[in-house]
Amino acid sequence: MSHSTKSASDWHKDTIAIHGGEAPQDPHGALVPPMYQTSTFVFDNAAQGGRRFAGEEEGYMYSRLGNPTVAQLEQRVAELEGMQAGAASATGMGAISATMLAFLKQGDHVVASDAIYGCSFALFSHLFERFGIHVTFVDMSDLAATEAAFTDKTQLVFVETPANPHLKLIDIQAVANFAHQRQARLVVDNTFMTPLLQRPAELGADLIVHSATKYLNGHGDVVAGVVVGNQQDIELIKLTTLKDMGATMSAHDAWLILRGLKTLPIRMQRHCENALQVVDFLQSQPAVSRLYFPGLETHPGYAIGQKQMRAAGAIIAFDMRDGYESALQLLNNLKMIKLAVSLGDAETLIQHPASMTHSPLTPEARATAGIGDGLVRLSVGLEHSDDIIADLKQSFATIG
Ligand code: 4LM
Repeated sequence: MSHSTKSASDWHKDTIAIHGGEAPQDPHGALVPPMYQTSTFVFDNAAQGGRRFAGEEEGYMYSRLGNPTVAQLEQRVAELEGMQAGAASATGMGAISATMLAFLKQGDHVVASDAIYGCSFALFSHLFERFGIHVTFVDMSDLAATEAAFTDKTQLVFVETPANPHLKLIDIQAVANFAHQRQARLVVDNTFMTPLLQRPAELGADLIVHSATKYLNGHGDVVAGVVVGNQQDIELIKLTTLKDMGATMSAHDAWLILRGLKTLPIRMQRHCENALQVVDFLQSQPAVSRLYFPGLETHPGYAIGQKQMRAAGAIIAFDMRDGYESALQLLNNLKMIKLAVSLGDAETLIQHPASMTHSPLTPEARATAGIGDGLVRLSVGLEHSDDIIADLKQSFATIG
């Protein structure tokens, strides 16, 4: 299922983003790898087909089981994250569900951060419970509470840092230590940071998941996911949950993400520079009562961020002093900035977590996680920062 690749161990991440997972020279000398837009692969003879299905011979069989374009993407993301192997999926939630369910059975227990993307919360709290998998959601910025949440049935720990939507930071290394003392695996959702800004593998993560819909692709034209880890764990995911539940990635989406990844390093740099300008502006707004951004020294997780993040990223959240109505007014009066969920695109996007991305949480769970009705989330794009700020400014001016 895999193909031979150049070794990328000595390359900088900027180079891996462009060359990682590269196949040997294309027979026609194509610079850009062809897209293997095919559902199935033709065998030389029946015996060969049998050997491939038996795992006795390398080679492709059927695109749900593996595809050369998808394999190249999997390898590139694995190399970027400093992991051995990757498995690509139809969506970020496809990656999270395939990863978690590959290691869980009825009666098992999961420790998860109480601040995570709304659909991850829905998956863990509603669906897992139906299958007898119990999840304890805990404020992982409280390490004592996190340690106390483990039981002798804990198999997996799930961390999202910075957390969606208000960027709570969790000490990955500390949580990895708790998990490993109890032979549990640590899964880190690195969507907000990308491998350029945070390397969970170096901090003890066993598996790293991404919504590739976001920065990895970066152009708002794909929904996709990927998980990376060691060879054995990734094989297990590929051969069980991903193969049999079937949320695999199409060659077309993989091809688009391979293209998007080439500019990930320079995009992240610009996203981060823009975000700093926007944060400066938001700090001066009386209508904003609280700003959540890990680059601010006032952020409760600032010290953790300094330790494990290379930059603060480009997602900003803020509470509107006058709550819900003024938040909606701000969103409705923007002209250039798009009112949409998702993040990590070239376009600056703004949304209202309580009624949109985090609506799957119960009101109680939202209250516990500190997601108020006046909270707004901004994904700072790649436009000129002056134009982003000008649009915000004119919309703030409409609020009485
Ligand atoms: C959003 N997020 O927040 P797919 N992990 C994280 C995420 O933010 C998301 C996913 C996984 C948003 C989507 C509407 C940290 C998604 C799930 O949407 O399944 O690719 O990723 O705006």
